[in-house]
Amino acid sequence: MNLTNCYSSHPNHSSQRTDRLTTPFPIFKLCLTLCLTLCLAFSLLSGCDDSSSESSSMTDLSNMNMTELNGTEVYEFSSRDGEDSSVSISGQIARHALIEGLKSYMNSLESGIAQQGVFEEGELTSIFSIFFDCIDDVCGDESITVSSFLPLKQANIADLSSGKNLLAKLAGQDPVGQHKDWANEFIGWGQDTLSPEALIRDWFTQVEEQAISISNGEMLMTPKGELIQRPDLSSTGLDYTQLTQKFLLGAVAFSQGVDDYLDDSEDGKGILSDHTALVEGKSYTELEHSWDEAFGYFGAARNYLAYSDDEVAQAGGREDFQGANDLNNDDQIDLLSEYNWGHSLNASKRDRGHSTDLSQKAFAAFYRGRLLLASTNTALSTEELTQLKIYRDTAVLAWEKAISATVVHYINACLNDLDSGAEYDFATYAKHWSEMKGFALSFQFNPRSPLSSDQFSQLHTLLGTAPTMPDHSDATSYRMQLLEARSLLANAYLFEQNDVDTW
Ligand SMILES: [Ca+2]
Ligand SMILES: [Ca+2]
Ligand SMILES: [Ca+2]
Repeated sequence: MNLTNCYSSHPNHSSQRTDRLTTPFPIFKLCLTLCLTLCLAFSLLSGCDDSSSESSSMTDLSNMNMTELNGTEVYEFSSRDGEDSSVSISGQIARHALIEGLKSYMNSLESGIAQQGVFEEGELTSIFSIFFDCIDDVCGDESITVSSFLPLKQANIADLSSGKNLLAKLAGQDPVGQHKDWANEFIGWGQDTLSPEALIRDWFTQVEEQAISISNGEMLMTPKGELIQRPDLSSTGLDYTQLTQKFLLGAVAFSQGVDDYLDDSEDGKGILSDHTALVEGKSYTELEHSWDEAFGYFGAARNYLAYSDDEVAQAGGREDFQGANDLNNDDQIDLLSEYNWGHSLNASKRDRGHSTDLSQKAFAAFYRGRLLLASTNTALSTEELTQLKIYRDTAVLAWEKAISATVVHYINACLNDLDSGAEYDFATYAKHWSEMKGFALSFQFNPRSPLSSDQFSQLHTLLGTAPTMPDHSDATSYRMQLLEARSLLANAYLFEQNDVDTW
């Protein structure tokens, strides 16, 4: 039984597929050589990666490094042992694709149920499980559900990576190294203590129960008395598809990036991983790979700096830079290197028309950190590790600020919905609210979050666990709560008022 194949769309380019290049982007090696030469020259002149301590403040150093980049930098680095690329992020991109696949499937449920119905307990949750648990690699045959202006190099999940799933990388699943015990310390979803896994599975169950009810002709109603045909839309205004997708971007991608791969809380893990030798049979050191895995979860294309914000957001600019770019000119888009996923896309969306440049800040810090690793041939010195931590802090802060700006964006959308009064559109408001809430749950996963625990808790008290409807008697006070939540974020992340008002 595979309802997925009935319900989801199939942008299938398998007939066009070719084997993966074994030595991709030879031009990058030229670039790397050039960049390393320039860096070496620069370091001799100014001590960019040496021990001098004249500018130890994060702001000064990150600003200095920003000015060195010219937009042509590509996140591609050869192995210290030879010519092969040492950047491998297939597992991270596979999880981005699984999150997108799950979202597409949940989105398609309304039409699927109209055609076939869902009548048995376990029928839907077992399909969600294909993406979420992917036991025995059953997700490998699932189609890639994103698309681009050129054919994609990969047609299904197995073309990206094998043996990957979402659950194993969800907050609370790593045996060591997570900065909280997520079974007991996860907050933001009401009084009951749920783990992130339990919360996701609860949402899956809610959707299934509603799907069975709809199939049996028992539909719920919105507060306005409209019948709800969608199994992923609750009568209280929860859009489970949006909640699930946005929460997974936080609880898998952001959590793994910032609490695991870029953290320094455990000897031998994250940025304290081994850098003395290549991992056996691989072209990278553990430290290089850890850094790259975090970059993969940020989701940017390798030549992200070459895009304008409009181009990443597919809202203008050059025709061949629209969310993706055929960097190696093989007339197809390689999802592992030529496509902007999730967080990197949202960073550019927020930058568009605003004072921030979170997209460049994040990428530049990832790039500079990786360049440092590529230019060292043994364990990092104390000074090098200090420098790497500065790049780490810069990347993580820009990444989190992009998420926070996105929460502000959806708070503003909810404020507009509330202002519509009785004319509001229920599904639209539910979608905006659920995107806001799903992303807002992310901040707790960063051990370096600018939000204190108290502020995080306060934020979620203000947002609540369901939207207050615009024609409800509490709408005015809920509107005040959203404004207070927005101010809390603006103050914690040092956003400019004009950005906050217009995101
Ligand atoms: Ca950690
Ligand atoms: Ca290509
Ligand atoms: Ca930007």
